[in-house]
Amino acid sequence: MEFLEQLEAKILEVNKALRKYLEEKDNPQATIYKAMDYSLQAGGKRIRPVLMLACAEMMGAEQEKVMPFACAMEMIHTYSLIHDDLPCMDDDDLRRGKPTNHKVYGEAMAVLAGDGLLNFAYETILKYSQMSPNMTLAAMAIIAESAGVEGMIGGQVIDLESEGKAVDAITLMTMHLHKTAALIMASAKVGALLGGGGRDDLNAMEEFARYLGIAFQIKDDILDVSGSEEVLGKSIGSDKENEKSTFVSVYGLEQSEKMLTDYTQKAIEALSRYGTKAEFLINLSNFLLDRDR
Ligand code: GRG
Repeated sequence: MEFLEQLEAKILEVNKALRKYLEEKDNPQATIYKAMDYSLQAGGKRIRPVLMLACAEMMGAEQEKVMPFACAMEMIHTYSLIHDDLPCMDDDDLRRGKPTNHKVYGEAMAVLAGDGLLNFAYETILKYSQMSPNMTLAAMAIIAESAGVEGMIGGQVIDLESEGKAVDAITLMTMHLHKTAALIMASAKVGALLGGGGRDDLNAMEEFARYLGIAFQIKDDILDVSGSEEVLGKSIGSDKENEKSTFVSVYGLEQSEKMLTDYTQKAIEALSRYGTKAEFLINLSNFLLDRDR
């Protein structure tokens, strides 16, 4: 199968599993299920779950056993987007090509939908994991740390406190290692863990995803100045409007393009020990480098 077909097949499986885990309910709190489902099914790229599935597959795991963890990661990512779009954060009207959650369900329900998805992520793992209790706990610990104050939330704090200031290169990197790369690194590491990888594999996958995560953010910053709102499905120019420091504002567009290529190359080099088994991950890295959304 060609890479794009493989990618599409993985995304389809993720979407199918998300539907299975988060069913509509006809109960007094039905609205929260609708609000959670609205953002979850709005059409994200599913990069984090795909990455987890691919890393596990490279280690020899069955996709099905990894699915609850992969979907949990997508739920956590989606919660972060819902909260990030709120008026008290980035105040965005468009996400994944649709009006943001609070524009449809109101601010209070959007806060609850984000909270609901975060909780539901761990509920999904606890309910559907077919892994041993030890393995399940170890994976949950990696996911929880990556999403918490030592990971994504920590990065968001640095981001909030940097608004309106010209940050230095170290702060910019620290912010994105937490805010963006943490979930991407955890996806790869959990994939390796569930796939039965050893300590060396976990370290290699973490290194690969650290470079990939930073490359992903550099591309996100580039697209915010040169992408198309229609294709991206979210507002462009919002970083400038919110007075945010980005790779483009700190390094300029040309240097950012070079850094994007260099970080992608470093990510691919970190896979060298896996030879042809890493083909999908290499293709995924290049696909993310060239993406337009
Ligand atoms: C509010 C707790 C909290 C955290 C917010 C992740 C985040 C931190 C904010 C989202 C905004 C943003 C630009 C984050 C950087 C990471 C990033 C590039 C997210 C977008 O991820 P994609 O491109 O989105 O994978 P889709 O919609 O394709 O899933």
